[in-house]
Amino acid sequence: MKNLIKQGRLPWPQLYSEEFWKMARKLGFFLIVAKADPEPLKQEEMEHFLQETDSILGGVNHAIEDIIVVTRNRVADMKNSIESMEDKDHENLFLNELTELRKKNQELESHTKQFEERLKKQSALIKDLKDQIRLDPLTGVLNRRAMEPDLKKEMERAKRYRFPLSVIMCDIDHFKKINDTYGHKIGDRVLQKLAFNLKGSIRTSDNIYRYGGEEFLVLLPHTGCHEAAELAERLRQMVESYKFISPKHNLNLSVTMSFGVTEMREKDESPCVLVARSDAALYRAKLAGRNRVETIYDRVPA
Ligand code: GH3
Ligand code: MG
Ligand code: MG
Repeated sequence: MKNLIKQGRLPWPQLYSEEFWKMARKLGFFLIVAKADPEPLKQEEMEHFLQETDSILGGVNHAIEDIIVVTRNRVADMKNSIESMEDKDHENLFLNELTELRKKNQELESHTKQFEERLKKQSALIKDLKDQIRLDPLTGVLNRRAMEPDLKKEMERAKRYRFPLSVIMCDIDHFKKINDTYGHKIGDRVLQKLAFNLKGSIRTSDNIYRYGGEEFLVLLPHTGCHEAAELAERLRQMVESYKFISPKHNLNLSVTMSFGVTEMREKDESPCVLVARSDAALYRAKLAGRNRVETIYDRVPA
């Protein structure tokens, strides 16, 4: 935080801003406080920082675990030595020192434990932040930033283990009209509910990402395009039959969606190629009249 204040950059997420200003005033960075409009920390930088912190914490955790093992062994050794001295009924010359040493060791062990607990809590907090960065704030589903690495990883797995993988690109039909007729706020609510419904209609092993404004991508590992097209058709029917009702806003509306489905090919080298093909299939669905599923595939149906 101190480094960010020195650079005059707001932390991310914004919930840390309050602490930023408080600390800036306390530390006497009045020029920064007077500027009052510092450039916020970029999300990419934050992500990079979190990754670095995560690996550092991982290293520290290992070091602490090693220290704990060493400390435990020392304490055990010490106990054995004291017991053997007592057994042999020596003059107990060093007994006081040994007892003191044992006490110190116990204190050290307890401090190490507390430290480890704190590290665990901080690691959990960082993991939480990393998860948040992957989410779209409006709809709560994964965002495009999360899609790119996930898709790359799943495509690599599918190639290596030779299982099929499909994607569905879907887009709300004439969504602009919803905004124009009912306002942007209602448009947002429709998007939220729709994303929720779509997410609830796929398996937990599948993922849905908000690709753009009113466009979503469903990633389906272990799924061939015929199965994917069947799922897209079920999603299409679900969307079509769902009624957005709000008596408060005198609202009773429904929307439709168009779907483009495709399956990964042997020669698909990057997620971009696959996504572009699902987009092309979606475009066909739009051209063919919307509220429908179009598939682009190579494999002959079984
Ligand atoms: P089409 O059937 O061809 O897809 O028509 P469309 O009107 O859905 O497509 P178009 O690309 O013309 O307009 C997309 C609209 O989606 C316009 C934009 O304002 C709206 N939109 C995009 N993101 C959001 C959002 O987060 N909230 C709201 N309320 N509207 C959004
Ligand atoms: Mg649209
Ligand atoms: Mg669109």
